[in-house]
Amino acid sequence: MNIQWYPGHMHKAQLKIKEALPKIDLFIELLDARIPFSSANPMLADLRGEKPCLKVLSKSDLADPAQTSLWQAHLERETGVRARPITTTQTGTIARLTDVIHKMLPHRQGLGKSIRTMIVGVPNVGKSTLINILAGRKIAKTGNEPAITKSQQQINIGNGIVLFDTPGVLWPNIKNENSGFRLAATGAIKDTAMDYPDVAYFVAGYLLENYPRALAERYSLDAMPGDQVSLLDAIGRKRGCLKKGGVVDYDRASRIFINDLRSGALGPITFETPTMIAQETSAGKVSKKAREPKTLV
Ligand SMILES: Nc1nc2c(ncn2[C@@H]2O[C@H](COP(=O)(O)OP(=O)(O)O)[C@@H](O)[C@H]2O)c(=O)[nH]1
Ligand SMILES: [Mg+2]
Repeated sequence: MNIQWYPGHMHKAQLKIKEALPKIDLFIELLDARIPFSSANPMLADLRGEKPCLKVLSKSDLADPAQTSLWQAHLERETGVRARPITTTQTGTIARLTDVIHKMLPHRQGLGKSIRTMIVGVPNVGKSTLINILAGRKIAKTGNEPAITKSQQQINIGNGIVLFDTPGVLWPNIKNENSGFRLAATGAIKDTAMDYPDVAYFVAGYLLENYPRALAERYSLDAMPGDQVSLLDAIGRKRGCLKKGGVVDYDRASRIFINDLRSGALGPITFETPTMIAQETSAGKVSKKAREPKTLV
């Protein structure tokens, strides 16, 4: 999977954050709870330096709760980092973020100063949704609407917290070969840039191993298919994706499968675990070197 992020865009995103840095006390980094590694920007740790960071695991309604807890503990091993899952289906998870922010910077409150925060994250991770909920009104556009260009405003969200009204849009962890597939499976990548059967094949292998029950239930499978192609074959037959001569249309079957995954129809699923990432890293599938804007794929 090849994900396109243009050097110019990466450079601009970096500059925007560097420029705002003196006015930021704390970063709120949004990570997709289903792919907390692949949806993380590899350069943010360097950019934020010593500034504390609240890592928010977004869309946790779509992720496996047991894995979300493991990720939370894993992320909090880093100095200056707290992690919390949120979901729009339980707005209390979002309201409680302000308490965590205060606990992370108790001295500012003591000084009577507000805490200045900026939300950063990859496209589609839920930045605009979170800004609007925290602000209590529609400030940022959600979904795929293009952003309106305007100067950065700081808005008071109450409780002594101030938030930049436009988020930092960063690129994901594209150096890991598997991350591209996971980003595509969760809908973080524009459809025009992805090949459905390739992504479906990748995810089918993972689900057969890790979530066989979810597959059996969703597609009423009596016996578990032995491999990826047999699974897509079974999905295609169950959903009537047949070409002339009764041959399965794999492209259509793959689209149905991916759309089911993205909408949560297969139940809550996490696509990567801290252990998997550690293994992939030691197997050399993940580059430890942060990506420079010049070396784009
Ligand atoms: N299931 C689910 N979807 C969410 C949640 N938060 C945001 N979304 C959806 O994710 C999509 C992208 O959200 P948006 O805020 O526009 O992301 P942005 O590109 O980071 O600003 C929208 O369709 C939202 O409705 C959540 O907690 N659960
Ligand atoms: Mg947005």
